[in-house]
Amino acid sequence: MPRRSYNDESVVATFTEENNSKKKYMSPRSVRLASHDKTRVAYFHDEGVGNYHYGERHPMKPHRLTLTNHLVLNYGLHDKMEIFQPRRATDSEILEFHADDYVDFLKRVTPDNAEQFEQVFSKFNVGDDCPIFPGIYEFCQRYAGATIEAARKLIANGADICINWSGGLHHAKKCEASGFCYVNDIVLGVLELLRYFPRVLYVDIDIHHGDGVQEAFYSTDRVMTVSFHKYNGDFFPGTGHIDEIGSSLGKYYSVNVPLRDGIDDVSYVWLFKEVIDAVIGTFQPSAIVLQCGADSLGCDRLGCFNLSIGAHGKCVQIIKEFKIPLLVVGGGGYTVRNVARCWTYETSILVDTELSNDLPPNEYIDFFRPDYQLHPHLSGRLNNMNDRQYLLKVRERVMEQLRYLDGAPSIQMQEIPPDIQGFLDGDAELRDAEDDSEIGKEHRRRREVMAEAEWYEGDDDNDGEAVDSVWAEDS
Ligand code: V1D
Ligand code: CA
Repeated sequence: MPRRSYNDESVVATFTEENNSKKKYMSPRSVRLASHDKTRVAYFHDEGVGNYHYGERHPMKPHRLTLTNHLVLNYGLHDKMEIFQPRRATDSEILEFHADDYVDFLKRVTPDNAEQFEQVFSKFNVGDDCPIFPGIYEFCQRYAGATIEAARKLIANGADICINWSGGLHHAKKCEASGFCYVNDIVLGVLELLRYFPRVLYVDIDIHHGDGVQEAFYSTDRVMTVSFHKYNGDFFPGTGHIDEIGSSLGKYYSVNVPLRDGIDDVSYVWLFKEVIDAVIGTFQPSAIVLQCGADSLGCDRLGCFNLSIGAHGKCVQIIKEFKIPLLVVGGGGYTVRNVARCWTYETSILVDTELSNDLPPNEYIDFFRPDYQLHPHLSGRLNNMNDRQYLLKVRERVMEQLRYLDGAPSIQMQEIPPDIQGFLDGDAELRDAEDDSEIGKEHRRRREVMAEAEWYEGDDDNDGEAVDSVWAEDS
């Protein structure tokens, strides 16, 4: 019998009662023809970020970032994108989300002076999962700086897609570390994006629930968070029940997709596509942040899913195809060689380049023994506990939740209000200084949208025109 693939329509049909569920949703405004032929990808890699050590027995190994970067370079993918050595995040950038006393603690504490701080360890949740290691704050500044710079690059329309594999530390909270995460670079990146983009979608395919990001935006309708994760009430961090849907203005804007052990490629990609098509059709995000935690792969040291690198990458491709400004970050992933393979493959998807399954020679080639392949066999080692009935039920619950948002006034956009328009008209000096070049036009358009977005910030009643994607032109 031929193997089923997640691209196969008949497989999708096995999960769908009727195949027309998407028709209920408007097509997103931002799905347009690209205004330029080639997708512009910017890659942010800090040379030093892989040199930090959580500890010998700790599963988080920043060295996986060095390994990933080596594969990316040795496959020649750097020729297909712009490469940036990001600067470190400043204290004040980190303080945009985190509390003063917590940041002060991270800055001061070292393994040598740790005993002076023992009385606040439980308050800031440092210990086994989140140990104090040399250079802890610098490490945070490096991965957070890269995410912030990547967000700014998207705002400046300097790229269509930005990649920071060192980011994606989705568990960190305002006042505490959690699950190997100290500073939440995703929250900082989304806050940056919200300065310009009216609505930001966050999608999380790490096997753990993206609790820190969900919590930060739980009561706003400008950020929709969607996490796919293992859930049984016990698996870390214990949150992510399907009934966690947001509160206040943010009610229905948190989407949780709880899964059981052993989910396979076909089931995962099918459910991912169903949920994401509906979410994007309904929410119409102006930018997307995708967290690509690689602990959802089969054979992960901490994970218990059954995904291949191909299926994980397919989720990245599904998001990419919406052609909405995209920030891609890393996250978990504890079988180091597979993390490097996965994020290299996903880089190749983002730059539209096919890679040979034979890994290129590189100084870390021994990590990839014995097969030296990009796509080792990872699936099929665990029973899939997500049967068809369960998957259909989860899909139906998510669709039900999204139906509450269909046509909700708060997610629609309005014309530039007259007072803002007056302000823009009066901004003559700036406008006169601009030429008629494409860059000049783009700057003017961005200033207008920026003013519009600021106006939305303090307004609950915004019903009107959507802002066009900056990536795409009207079709
Ligand atoms: F196995 C370990 C060995 C040493 C230190 C920690 C661990 C370990 C494994 N799993 N810690 C965990 C998880 N913690 C607990 C705690 C036990 N307590 C009562 C809670 O189960 C934490 C798993 C964190 C996963 C992080 C992540 O993959 O989601 C991630 N995403 O971005 C960065 C990291
Ligand atoms: Ca997740």
